Amino acid sequence: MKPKITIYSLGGTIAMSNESNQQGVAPRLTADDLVKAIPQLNDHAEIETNSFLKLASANLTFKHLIELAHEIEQSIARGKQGFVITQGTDTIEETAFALQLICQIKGINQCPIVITGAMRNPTQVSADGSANLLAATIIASSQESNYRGVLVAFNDQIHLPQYISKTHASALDTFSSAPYANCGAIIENQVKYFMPAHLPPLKLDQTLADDLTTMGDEIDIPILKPGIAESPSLIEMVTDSGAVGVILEAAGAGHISVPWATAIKACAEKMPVILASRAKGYLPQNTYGYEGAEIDLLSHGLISAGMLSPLKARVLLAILTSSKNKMSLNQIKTHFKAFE
Ligand code: DAS
Repeated sequence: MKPKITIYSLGGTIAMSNESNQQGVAPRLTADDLVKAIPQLNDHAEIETNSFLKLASANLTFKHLIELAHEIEQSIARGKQGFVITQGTDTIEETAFALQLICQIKGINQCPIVITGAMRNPTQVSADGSANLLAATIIASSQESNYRGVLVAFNDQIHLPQYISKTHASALDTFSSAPYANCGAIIENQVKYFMPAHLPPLKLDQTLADDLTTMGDEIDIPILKPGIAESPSLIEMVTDSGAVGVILEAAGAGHISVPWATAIKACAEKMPVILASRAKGYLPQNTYGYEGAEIDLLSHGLISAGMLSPLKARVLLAILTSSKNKMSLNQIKTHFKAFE
């Protein structure tokens, strides 16, 4: 008996085509169009399709992802055993992590949810969408993928949402989990995992589930990335802007200039400020002791992003601050500690 898999298409390059009177491609293809191009899918699963959205991925919102998670929850109740989501690659590193957190809150991590896309659209020679969609379907059809939460399948590699990032604007091998590791691969149409299931160790209580439904189309958590000699005026603007929180994309091990340090500490008195880095890797907490370095900033109320990139720290903070009964700074800090 082949597993019952639902393929949700959200748009993106994988589903783009051009029209004679228009320059360039845009999302137009349906989930059925994508599936029709790959008869081999039926060797692995009983496929149901759902053309959920037709958007470029920069337009995806938390609200879309929450609605999609609800759809998946309903499909699980109807006996579906695995899910594939096709979307644009530009924001996969954010949407995959957001969907992982949403599914953990809703308690739906038993079935595989595999996200994929394409770097070359269907009008180009050697478009990679069909190979990625076949790989994602094989992964979603394997029992070894159960209880692994959301996975990203690309270029025959399998990535975890908390580690993956898009590293190149156009290369086929754009996705990387460095300096961590991808969790598996597809080899000769077989799934090979290199590590046991590894869900983010979060205790996101179910009460957040109701709050998620109140998340609107937009959130107000800017990422501030200062270059050398940048004026701190931007922080002062954000502090008085009514933002929910701030992600500071600092240099190196979490370092900023003295003027920025003064302004960001004042901001941290009014809202959660997460200290992240524009560099890869874990953020140290007790190495540099000068003004504007991590010991100074963390001792003035900033919260370490740990191993999370600025974009992923923003996703986590958006979900934690969606609760109507405002989470305390300590509660937010506790959730970020899960990623240290
Ligand atoms: N960059 C295109 C893609 O990779 C557009 C998008 O992300 O939607 O799909």
